[in-house]
Amino acid sequence: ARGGDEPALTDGIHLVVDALKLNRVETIYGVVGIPITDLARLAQASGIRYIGFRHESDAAHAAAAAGFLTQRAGICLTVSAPGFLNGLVGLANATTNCFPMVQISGSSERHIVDLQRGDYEEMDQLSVARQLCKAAYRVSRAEDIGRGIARAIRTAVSGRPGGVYLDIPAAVLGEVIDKDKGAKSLWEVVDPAPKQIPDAAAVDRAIELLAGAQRPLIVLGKGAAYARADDAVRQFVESSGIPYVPMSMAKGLLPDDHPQSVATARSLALKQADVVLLVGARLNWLLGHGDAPQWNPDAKFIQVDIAANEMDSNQPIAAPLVGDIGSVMDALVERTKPGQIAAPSGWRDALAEKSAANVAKMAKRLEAAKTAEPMKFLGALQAIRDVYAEHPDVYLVNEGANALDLTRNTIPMSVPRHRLDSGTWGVMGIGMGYAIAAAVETGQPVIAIEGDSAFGFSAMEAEVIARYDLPVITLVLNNSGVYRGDEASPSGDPAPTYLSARHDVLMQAFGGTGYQATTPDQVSEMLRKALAEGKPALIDCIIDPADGSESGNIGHLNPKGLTGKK
Ligand code: TPP
Repeated sequence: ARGGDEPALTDGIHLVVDALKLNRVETIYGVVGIPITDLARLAQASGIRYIGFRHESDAAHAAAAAGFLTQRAGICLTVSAPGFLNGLVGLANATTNCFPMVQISGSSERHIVDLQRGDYEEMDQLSVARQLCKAAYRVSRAEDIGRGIARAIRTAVSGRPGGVYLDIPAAVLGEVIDKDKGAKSLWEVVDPAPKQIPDAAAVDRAIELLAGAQRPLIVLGKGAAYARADDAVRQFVESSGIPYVPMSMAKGLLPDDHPQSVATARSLALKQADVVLLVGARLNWLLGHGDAPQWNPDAKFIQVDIAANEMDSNQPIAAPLVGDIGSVMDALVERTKPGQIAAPSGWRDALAEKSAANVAKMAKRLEAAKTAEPMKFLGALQAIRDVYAEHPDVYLVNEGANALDLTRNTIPMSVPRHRLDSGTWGVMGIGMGYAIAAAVETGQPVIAIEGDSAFGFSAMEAEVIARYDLPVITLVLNNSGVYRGDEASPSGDPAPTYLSARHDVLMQAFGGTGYQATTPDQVSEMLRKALAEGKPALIDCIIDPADGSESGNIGHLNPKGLTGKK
């Protein structure tokens, strides 16, 4: 029998859970197995919500989306070697997108792994992770668990947010130490993402450039959405009168029907702008690297970014504004004298005219799609658009090629941070993970608009949606293929782009509601019903296999060589 004077003990697993709770972690996304199953159990028993996935990349994508939506590090939990590797896609994608998350992974016995003696799930995980994320750490003693978690959280959310890997070997999870000593080893991170105030001279330099501009333009990126500087962004945009274009995940930061949005005259805006203010948007491939002829070769760039080394990555930055976006936008608002910046009306009129012409051209295509049989992408999307307009608070997740580009252009957003998509990499597979996180973190309903290929990457997570009874409605724009479904095959096998699935039946197998829609009217009727019910549902929207173009809007990125389509 234990004597009353025996020391109270704790172990690594308890310390991990205690440290996460101390840092107000509310949810863990993961897949269990050796050596972390008891960790998930204990977390759940201690009041942390544990969402069990079917594949780690989806759990990691979910943690990343949680980070984007909350400005706190999303937590993903994986097992050794293969589970760890599966999670890395989400960890690397989070880092590319600047979403804060921590992948905590169990790992095998160090003394066996390091001599490559062939352990169960042997892998030098720390070395593998290091090049794929913002930082990678390993805890080697139970007494360092609190330090490891504090360091991982701080690194994930501070400065430019990103993914952090935290390796905790099985032996450390099982290590037993004195309970008091353990408790004293934990701490809560104070002010994890401190403000970074820009230099006043840098702010004034930017204001002077904008004040002298003939054709100024603002580009809002997902960094601006993440920063939650909504009021300051709006104030600066509106008081300056400068036209703006939102990058896809910045849609809704200002409502898409804002009179200064020139999303529908984007090409002209980029081509002619003489001074460009980038707010949380990088000059990467998504913006053609800032190069001519897409951009005016004489354009001067002002860039707002928390990472100084983002400046000059693609173009000379005439006025770098290094700081957190909220502080920079506040400073721009504060230091601009009344009337100092005013976008010339000729420029605004030219963009408005181009915009009206583009909208009129598109209107014809949209009108024709309403009645086309078989259903076109734009037929289904207009039906979704009209129902979504009645529910602006619903989150929208979107991936695919045509399904991505056409949704982005067809469905306006009116609330910040409500659109989550394939992001900087254009990655497939974020769909169900992002949708699950959006539902779990916000308590709001979610619609996921998915290409049929895109959906397949995380389709098994529809079971998670059903198991946790989440209000996620997936609309699969099913044109029977990657890009399209009508490609002839030169062999007895299906063409490389061809696919075939009844996704509604898949959802039914998991206990959710599955619908099949073949007309826009059915799409809107089923979506309305599903939103009213607020239950797991999937609408398989059958789209003309001949609708869609190779790689959507980015077909030009395919290598031409001898085979490239003319
Ligand atoms: N694998 C990953 C992880 N990411 C990718 N972007 C790709 C492969 C290449 N890829 C780009 S879009 C796409 C694929 C496989 C799917 C496009 O088809 P679908 O989702 O059906 O959309 P559609 O164009 O038909 O609307």
